Amino acid sequence: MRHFIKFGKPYLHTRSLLRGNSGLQTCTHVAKSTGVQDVSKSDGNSFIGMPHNYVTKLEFLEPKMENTIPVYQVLDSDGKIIDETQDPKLSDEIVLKMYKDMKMLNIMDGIMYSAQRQGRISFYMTNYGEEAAHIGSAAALEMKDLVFAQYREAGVLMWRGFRLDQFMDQCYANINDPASGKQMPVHYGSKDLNFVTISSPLATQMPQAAGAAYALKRTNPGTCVICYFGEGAASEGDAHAAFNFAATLDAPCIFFCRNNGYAISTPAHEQYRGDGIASRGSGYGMLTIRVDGNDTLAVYNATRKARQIALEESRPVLIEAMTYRVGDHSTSDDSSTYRTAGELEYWTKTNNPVTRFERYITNERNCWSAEEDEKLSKDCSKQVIEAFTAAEKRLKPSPSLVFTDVYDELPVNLKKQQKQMREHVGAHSQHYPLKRHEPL
Ligand SMILES: Cc1ncc(C[n+]2csc(CCOP(=O)(O)OP(=O)(O)O)c2C)c(N)n1
Ligand SMILES: [Mg+2]
Repeated sequence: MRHFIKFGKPYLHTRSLLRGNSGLQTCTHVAKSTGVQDVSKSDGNSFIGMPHNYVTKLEFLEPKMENTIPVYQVLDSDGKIIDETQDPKLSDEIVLKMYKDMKMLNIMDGIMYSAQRQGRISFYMTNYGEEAAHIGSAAALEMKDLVFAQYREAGVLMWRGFRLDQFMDQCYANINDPASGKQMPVHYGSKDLNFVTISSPLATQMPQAAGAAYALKRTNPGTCVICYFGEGAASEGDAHAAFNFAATLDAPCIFFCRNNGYAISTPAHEQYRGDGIASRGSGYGMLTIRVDGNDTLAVYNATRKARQIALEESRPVLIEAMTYRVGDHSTSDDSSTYRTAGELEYWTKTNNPVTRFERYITNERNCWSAEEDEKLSKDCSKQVIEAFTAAEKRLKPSPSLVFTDVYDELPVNLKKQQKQMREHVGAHSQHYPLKRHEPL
């Protein structure tokens, strides 16, 4: 583990790669890397503008797995700052909001998970174990920055001010759900909070994020995009398209990979052969950092710096946050069939991002206490249960709305289907729970 904020600079000298360099030249990043044209001019070897060096030794490049990309840390497991120069010097108000949001996220997850188990909502995904990755990164951004998320980033939305009733209304698909029940639970979105609605097919958000960052560069300088994705989603072809478009178009996009060790039941070591997701950054010519994703302050520093680089130099940055998915993949999964209780215990008890941050605010900053913590847990539960009860009582949207909001104007074929649905449901109303819905 390393605790200096260093971004891996794309290494453009092929000879050095052949000498066994991991492909990343680590540097305390200050300015944009040397442009390809300059490199080619300096040594006189170029291939259509790209640096190009000839050698006479037959040697294949072997990925050096013993020399992996380091993991940036600020806090140790007791919540102490390891190197004082890395202290982001956040106010008490900010660190307390960070902690309270993590706690609220945990409590909301617990209650919503149980609600699904009781058959009150159809589906849920918990965020346990990844609280630092969500809150640390969200706190480092500006509200005007645009968020493209995967589905396990509820903490980012919570930090931005998405209210409990909004979370619950979406999960219950009631009349207050902006998508009128057309999305699965946890597929949140908020225009007001610059959080683009989540899509189920993996990596959908990635090329969209690259394109949006390019558009913002042209129309809204000073605003960047953050794109969250899992290490599993990084295996999708769309991830490649996104990285390459963002890099070649110099788009201010922060690619934030939550490497939580699993893509449903597939562990990370079966998902790729190289040095994780960070090692790919160099191949696309992106500045890259690997960070301890369970260390809130390390994630904060890395994202803050990435934002600065993305905007000042107009280029994408890749962050790989090493964390752990403590919960099942979703309520449709049972992770006890593919991982051990011991593994889970380590990540819940020994390397828990919330406990670590609690130690930081309690022991290091003295701005929090065990009594306040107990009271906070009770307050959070009360608030979640109130929002949950209210959301459950609200009516569901009219079934007719299943046809709306895709096209600006309802096309003829959908109008016809809507009419048929009304006639059918009207004729067989005894088979449908119409009392729970707004009128047809
Ligand atoms: C294109 C596509 N393929 C497969 C799936 C099914 N699926 C949903 S989540 C998931 C795993 C994703 O893992 P990761 O990106 O690491 O995210 P995590 O769940 O760990 O947060 C898969 C395979 C999907 N939703 N979309
Ligand atoms: Mg994953």
